[in-house]
Amino acid sequence: MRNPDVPESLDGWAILHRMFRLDRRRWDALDRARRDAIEREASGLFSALARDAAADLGLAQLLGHKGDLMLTHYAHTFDALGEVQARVDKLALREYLEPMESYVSILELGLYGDTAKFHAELRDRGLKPHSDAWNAAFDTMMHEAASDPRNAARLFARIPARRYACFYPMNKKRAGDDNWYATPYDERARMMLEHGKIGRSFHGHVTQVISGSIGFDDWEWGVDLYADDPLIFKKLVYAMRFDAASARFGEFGRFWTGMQFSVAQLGVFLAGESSPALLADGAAETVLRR
Ligand code: 76R
Repeated sequence: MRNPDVPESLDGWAILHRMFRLDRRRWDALDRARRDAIEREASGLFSALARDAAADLGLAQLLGHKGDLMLTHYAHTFDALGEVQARVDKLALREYLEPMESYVSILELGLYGDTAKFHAELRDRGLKPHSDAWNAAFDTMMHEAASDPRNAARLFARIPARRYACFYPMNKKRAGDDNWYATPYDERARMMLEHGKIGRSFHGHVTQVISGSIGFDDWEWGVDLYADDPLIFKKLVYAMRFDAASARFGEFGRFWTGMQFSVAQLGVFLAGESSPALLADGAAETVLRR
């Protein structure tokens, strides 16, 4: 624990992404009453999850052949994610949704700058590294960082209510001279600072949710981007490719891109005649009560 080479992180929501293909032909072949009943059952569960203070649910209509529907689940524990996964699988709708992909991660705020500061401050206080006093002081600093309102709000923020969503997993390379994990801390911290600067130049235009998946899934991080204009994803991800943290060390998985929509628009999604909309909260209420 507390290896000075390892940047600390603050950890928030447990996250499960699930991508499904809708079996359009079989769904359309159902009679109207059956479709309505299946939709009502699914909407009931989805709206409960989207309103739960201890969970969240994002729905996105995906573009392309990699899936039609992405569910993004937030919960406080893996146990709760397991329960949600099982409840979705029990829905009659699952008969028509084929799982294509999934991703397990935990929302994280990386503390590259702070970790170095904490270590330096404890050194200046003359504490013996990893002594009980050093550990206690470190824990206090981490606790303070976690309760800083700016961090606390992000660790358990709701899924950003922006129309366009993009998800992809990524690694930091470990090959020959380009081994992120063998790169000295200061160099990594400098690159992350640079990364943050490029990111902040898009502030307001994009909301990013970085989640860590080392030990949980096939890649090291999950990246969720949300914006009101999909062109922003292209511009941001392209700009980052020139940033050393991505240019030298970034390795990327597949990308999923689509439009977020409200639970109240599930019927529109299933009908397949127009794109389901992301409604403002008040509008969602109205449609649900129809
Ligand atoms: O959290 C913060 O805002 C502090 C600065 C910051 C950290 C620590 C930050 C800012 N990121 C951090 C960590 Mn990021 N980020 C990505 C990608 O496509 C690519 O090339 C990379 C995918 C994007 C698009 C992005 C956007 N970030 C990380 C980490 C963890 C690394 C580690 O710990 O080693 C990864 C994998 C990662 C990847 N980042 C920002 C953004 C944006 C837009 C910002 C600025 C946010 C803002 O202030 O509005």
